[in-house]
Amino acid sequence: MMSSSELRVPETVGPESDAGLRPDRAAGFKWRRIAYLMHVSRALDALEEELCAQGEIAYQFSARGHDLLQVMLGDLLTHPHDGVAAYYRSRPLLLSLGAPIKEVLRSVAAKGGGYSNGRDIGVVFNRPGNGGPTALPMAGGVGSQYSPAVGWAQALRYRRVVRNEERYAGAIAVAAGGDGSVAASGFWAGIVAASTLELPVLFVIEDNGYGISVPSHFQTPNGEIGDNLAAFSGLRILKGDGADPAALADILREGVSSVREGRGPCLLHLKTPRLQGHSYQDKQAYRAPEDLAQASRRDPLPRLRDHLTPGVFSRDVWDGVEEEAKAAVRDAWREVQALPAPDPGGVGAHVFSGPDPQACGGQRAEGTTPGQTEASALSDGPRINLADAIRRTLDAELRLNTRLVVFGQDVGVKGGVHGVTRGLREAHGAERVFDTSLSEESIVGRAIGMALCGLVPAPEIQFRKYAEPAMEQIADCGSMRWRTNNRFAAPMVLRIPVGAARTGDPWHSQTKEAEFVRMHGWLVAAPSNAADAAGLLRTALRGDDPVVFLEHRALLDAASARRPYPGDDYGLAFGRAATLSSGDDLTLVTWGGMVAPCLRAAAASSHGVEVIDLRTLWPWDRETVLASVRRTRRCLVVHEDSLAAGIGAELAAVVAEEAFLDLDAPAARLGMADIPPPHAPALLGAALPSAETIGAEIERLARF
Ligand SMILES: Cc1ncc(C[n+]2csc(CCOP(=O)(O)OP(=O)(O)O)c2C)c(N)n1
Repeated sequence: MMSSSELRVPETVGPESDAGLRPDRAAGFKWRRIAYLMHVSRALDALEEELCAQGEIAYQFSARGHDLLQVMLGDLLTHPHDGVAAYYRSRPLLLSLGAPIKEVLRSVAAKGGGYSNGRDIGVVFNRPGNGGPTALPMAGGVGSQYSPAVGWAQALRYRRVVRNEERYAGAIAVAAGGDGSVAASGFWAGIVAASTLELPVLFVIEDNGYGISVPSHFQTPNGEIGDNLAAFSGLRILKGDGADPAALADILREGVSSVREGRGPCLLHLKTPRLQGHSYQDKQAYRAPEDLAQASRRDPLPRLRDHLTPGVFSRDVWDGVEEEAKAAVRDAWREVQALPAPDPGGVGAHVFSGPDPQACGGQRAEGTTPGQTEASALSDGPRINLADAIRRTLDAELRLNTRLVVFGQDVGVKGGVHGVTRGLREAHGAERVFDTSLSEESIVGRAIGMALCGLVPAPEIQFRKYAEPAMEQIADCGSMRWRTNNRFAAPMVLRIPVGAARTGDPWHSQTKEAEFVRMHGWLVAAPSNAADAAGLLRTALRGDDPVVFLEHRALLDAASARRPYPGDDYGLAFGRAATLSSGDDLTLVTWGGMVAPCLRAAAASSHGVEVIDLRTLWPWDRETVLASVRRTRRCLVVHEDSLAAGIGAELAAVVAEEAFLDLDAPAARLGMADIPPPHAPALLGAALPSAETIGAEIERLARF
């Protein structure tokens, strides 16, 4: 958690004295502070270059050239609910938002504590708002910052309009990126969502002409993203010199106030010189000498000096500010050098939520506790199918929790392509159950921003295969708590239909659960019946971790999955398997769509087969599985996903490691052949495990 002293902006150069200046000079900016932070930023860059050369730190991404626009922008981000999603070259902006120099260096030097406790790359930051603007956790992926910023903006509007939280009025989201990032899918997803929904987002493109060595005309025609977006209705565009203090004063003020006043999103295309290589290691051999010379002529630091002296303060004051900044960086580095390295024993902490809530994100961070969900199931409820169970649970939780929002492609008016959200929009309104643009990156990325702003997002992806464009956001969401050392978390419930129904094909029938288990920080549910689905979904929606909720398409209306509705209070804990049949000869572990064929195979077998439905794949119930295997001495894992590196491989490995001496046969697996799901029923039948092939494998293992 941050101490209150960390929240104060460093006012080391005395009170403001801009009164009486020419308006273009004063222009509402805290010029002394800007000058100070420019010098701090330059001193940090210089120090890092030394440290890189000595091999004391691994990375440096110089902000020289980008620094002025960032410290001036930060000066205008004063609303306590402003949210800033930036990138690895954004340190001056972070300093301007109040990040202490010592904390910055601590992160760079990979010391214990600080932004990430030595876990992330050291040049990306995060900063919980605590009464000031929030810096959303940055990530390494170029373009990944835009959708979370748009989600933050959407949540700002939601909190004000739906929850009547007036304190969110006037707050904005800022997304900053380089000219390379405008080619990324996240950028386009962000521009489309912000423009179509008229959201308060300020896009700041810091165009230094290169993405590492690739010139900006490879990223957008002529390198002119502002011109190319001119036809976008609903998006205001301002262009200018990102190294000229006077021009910046006008453009930044205009852009920020236009978004704050509710005039929709605005994009600033600011040309900046890149005064160093992309990173310390990059010696820029690809740039012509004249290009380099021209860049250094555009250096914003001397231009700021000429802009401010002698009109705002004397040259002596300017020089004094520079010395003060250099001394502050030197002192901070001396302190940071003495700090200990992170404790290796703690490297596994904060993958999932624990007793200490995160400072920012999810409902718990604001002091609310997720509801208890341990009530027992009602057995006299109406018998419903799995789709109804999900719909009823969403409906009940939407009634209970006004922070919950349900969205995705066709989720609103149509009620979902699988019909699962049918009627929810009519019941809860278009602000709470809504459609999105056709971008999975945007669906999950926006959910991250919403969760960080305190909402409980429950996005839907139409089919498992179509989660692939969202994988970058899914991975960043999962690692967030860990890499920010429990400062931030973005709990959400990501509903994804999986599996083959009547037919298969490579796009609509994948299960691919193992990918989510390997995405650190996600819980994974794979219910096989309506009661389990209701209980797991409720626990997920009241929890504090991101959850992938896998809904098997063939089970949505299957007779085998129908159960009495367990009631509006019923919750099921993750990591507790259900033993569906008992037996002494073999343990059959399965979940989701394979439960029914496994039960059929067990019933038809002459051997005593204990069928265990895992219900959740992360965590999975090791105790129940191992206790059963130690008794039956045989284990077969059956899943619909393909075999290689699947969850069956993980389970079989654990059984082999933990229960080797108890086994009378090798731990075995059955799954889809290592091919995509085929379309023709004859081919699908041959590729998937069936009651017959499962029965044959039971027989083989029993006789082993
Ligand atoms: C998705 C992704 N692809 C590739 C990279 C490797 N990479 C890091 S920075 C960078 C160039 C980005 O250039 P730009 O957006 O113009 O920002 P600048 O570094 O110039 O400020 C690349 C390709 C990455 N981080 N993320």
